[in-house]
Amino acid sequence: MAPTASNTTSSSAIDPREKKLDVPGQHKAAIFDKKGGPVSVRTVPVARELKHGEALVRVIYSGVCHTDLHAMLGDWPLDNKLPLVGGHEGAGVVVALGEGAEEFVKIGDRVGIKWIADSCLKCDFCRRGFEPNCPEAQCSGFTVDGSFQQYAVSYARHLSPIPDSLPLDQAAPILCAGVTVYKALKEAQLTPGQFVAIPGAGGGLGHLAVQYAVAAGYRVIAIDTGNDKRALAEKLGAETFIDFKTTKNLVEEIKQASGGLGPHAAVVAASGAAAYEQALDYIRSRGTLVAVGLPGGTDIKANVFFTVFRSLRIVGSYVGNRQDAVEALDIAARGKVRTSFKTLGLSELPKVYEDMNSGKIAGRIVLDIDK
Ligand code: 8ID
Ligand code: ZN
Repeated sequence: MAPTASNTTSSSAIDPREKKLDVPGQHKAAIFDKKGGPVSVRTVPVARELKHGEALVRVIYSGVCHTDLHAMLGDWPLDNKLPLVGGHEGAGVVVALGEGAEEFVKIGDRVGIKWIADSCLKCDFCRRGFEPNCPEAQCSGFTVDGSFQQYAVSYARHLSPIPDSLPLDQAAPILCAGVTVYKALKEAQLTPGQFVAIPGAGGGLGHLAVQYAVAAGYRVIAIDTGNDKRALAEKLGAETFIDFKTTKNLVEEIKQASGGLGPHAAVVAASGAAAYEQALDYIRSRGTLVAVGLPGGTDIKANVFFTVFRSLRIVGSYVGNRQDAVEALDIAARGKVRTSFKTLGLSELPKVYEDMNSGKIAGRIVLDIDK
């Protein structure tokens, strides 16, 4: 597949399909039955019964996150539902409500299905705004079926309202990639003018991280590989791009690009283990490593002496809460951040996974769920 070009084709924010609120008996869903796949698109019945607090969402677009690929390959130390409909960057409209759901959304609302499908909202974590860490949390496209289907059942209280001015295709990748990097940059605790390194800068999360960082006034050192990802990161405002495959000395180049001392933080948005290897060497003393990318079976090797002596911080950052989603979408709706994406049909998901696995996708692929 040709690398993703920046997509600026959404002419109107409202898709005509958003106005069709009828629910058919059958619909299309991309399903895999066992670890490792394959995934296939099938025609299956639409859920008829909605339980308390559930809403039926007519999904029009969904981004494809590398997490969906990890889930299908089964390379994480967690079990998911099987058979599974993946997808957790869904954008669409509410078409039916279970009892109690009307407290949170109404029919016709434009909403997003994010990774955290539900959390209890009552525990210590939820009360403090750490909804992803709730022991009861459900995950879209992992513990419950997700957004790679035309009609998805989700939990009304965790659906994200999508601003009217933001087209659904633009909005979809914000629901995981955008929220995640927006929150990760908060965890980096930077101030305007400071340097942040972003390994994985040309990918789905990374290209949005570059933009949220630039919007916050940080100076971005983008790390990824290939001319398309270089062009994308530079266009989005990265001050420096370092190709991790061709550089002779990554640590030295990054230090030089940040005044000799190294960046104040690294937000690691790469899906491969190698991106973690040198991050603790190139961040400056008192710097923060924010772990975001989730390569399976990977350890961060931190030398105790230098962690203390250089006063380094290592922080894990896991998606974001409902408020982070509202804020990340608002920034996108105001045009400060734009998803760079290519639209393909749901039926092309197997090929998207292939291309994602071989690192060919710059920015995001957004699926038109009807195609
Ligand atoms: O909550 C979370 N922490 C969270 C949320 C969503 C996604 C974590 N993730 C995880 C995914 O599961 C995945 O492991 O973040 C990772 C990145 O997801 P993505 O952005 O959806 O993947 P992508 O579009 O394939 O981009 C990955 C980029 O990493 C680059 C690749 O070239 C690609 O552009 N990359 C790799 I692989 N190794 C690199 C390295 N050593 C690297 N870039 C720099 N240095
Ligand atoms: Zn994701």
